[in-house]
Amino acid sequence: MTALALRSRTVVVLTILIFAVCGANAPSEPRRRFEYKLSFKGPLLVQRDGSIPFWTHGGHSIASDDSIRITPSLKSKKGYVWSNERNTHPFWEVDMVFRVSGRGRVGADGLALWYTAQKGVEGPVFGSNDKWEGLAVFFDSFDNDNQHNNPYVMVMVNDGTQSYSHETDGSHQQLGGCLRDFRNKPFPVRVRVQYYKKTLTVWYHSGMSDNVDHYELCMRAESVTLPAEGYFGVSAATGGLADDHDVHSFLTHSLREPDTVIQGTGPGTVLPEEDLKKYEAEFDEYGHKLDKAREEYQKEHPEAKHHGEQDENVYESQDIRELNLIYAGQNAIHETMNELNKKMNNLISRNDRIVTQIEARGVPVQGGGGTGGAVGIHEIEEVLSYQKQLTQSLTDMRAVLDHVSSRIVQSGATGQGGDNKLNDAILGHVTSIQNDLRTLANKPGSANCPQSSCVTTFYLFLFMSAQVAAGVVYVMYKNHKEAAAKKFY
Ligand SMILES: [Ca+2]
Ligand SMILES: [Ca+2]
Repeated sequence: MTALALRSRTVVVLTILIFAVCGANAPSEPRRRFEYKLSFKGPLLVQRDGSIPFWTHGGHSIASDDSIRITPSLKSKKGYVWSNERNTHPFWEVDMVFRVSGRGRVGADGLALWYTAQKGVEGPVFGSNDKWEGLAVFFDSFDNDNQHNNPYVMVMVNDGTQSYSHETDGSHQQLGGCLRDFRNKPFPVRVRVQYYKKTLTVWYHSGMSDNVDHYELCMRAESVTLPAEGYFGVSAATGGLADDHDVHSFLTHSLREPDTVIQGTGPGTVLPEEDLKKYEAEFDEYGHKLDKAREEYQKEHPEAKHHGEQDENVYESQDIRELNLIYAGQNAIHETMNELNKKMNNLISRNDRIVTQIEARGVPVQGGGGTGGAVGIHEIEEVLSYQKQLTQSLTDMRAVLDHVSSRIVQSGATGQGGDNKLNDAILGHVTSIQNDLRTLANKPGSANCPQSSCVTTFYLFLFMSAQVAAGVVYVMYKNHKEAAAKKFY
């Protein structure tokens, strides 16, 4: 095994460790164990010879470092990838992350996720053979029966005798499904298929956000019988119309009932504790070997990382992906700006309240300099409280701005070439607020104030400083935003 081969599996082992840490379940939930030999995930998905550890791909599929392109967006292509090992776990769960993207308003044909008794071979059903035995989850892009109900997520279980009806999009053969448009989403689409105690459940993630918890139920069916042992696979096909069908990851977990240990060696049994420990020790050893091999490889090939980055750039250079990236980036900036806007409004309204309060007290002082100018302790406390809230708001705003700045910097914005007119306008506005406040502070009532009200003047200046700081931060933010906007268009 080459160092690179080991390197490409490091991610799998890391994933095992992550899932081992995060895999604690509530007592009623099934226990989950990551099955690395039934999974793949980027980055470093392929080995140097182009193969995928524990999986075999073929047809027109192309494996890259971070995903498998099951078919490219060219006419009449078929591709597939199948697990080398047979799954022997009675209950399992699969998480697949994928993208179906194409320039056309309509795409074709679609993608299929398989769990079948035998490995599929290239064929007419979304790139794989007909009359399969087991489960298929179809992501059917093209509306063959013209019922205006595609793209559609369709689940079908076949006993090996049925022939899939392309003409009707299998509408009479489905076990269940949901009408979802999975093409051209800003983020990868996700599907989770769980088979547990004869209940088959499919959850769907629309790819409209990168929040991995945004799954919704697509279908659930009980009393479903799937092959006790079988192979996982993914296939896809294009027709007269064509989409890229890319699978980013395929993660399999075996499931078992909590606190149940069944002795035995046949299908449906769970490993005894002793074997589990041995298995885990084997994982650890394997992980250490991989880490060592990776370090050695990086020492020997310092240019390797650079090479990987180049590949990624080439991969991301396609128009649709760039657009998706821009869309995602702008969404994030938009959200942050909304938040910022709310905070600024909040700040301004507080400012107005303080000014109104000061003015209300200033008038009687001007009139006679009598007792009307004195400020009560509770009023001072109130102003102090406002000041504290103001400071908190500014801190929050700074955090938001930092976030925005870092995002913009990440996007490659240089921050040069801000809008000078806008900056001048903002500075002018800040100066005007400062002058107003200074005028208020210098009113005769303030000069003659008793000791207690001078505290208010002190905080007034503090507030003014805060205003200036806010103005400066806002100008910086504007500069970055303008630069980012120029970058995008
Ligand atoms: Ca179809
Ligand atoms: Ca249809």
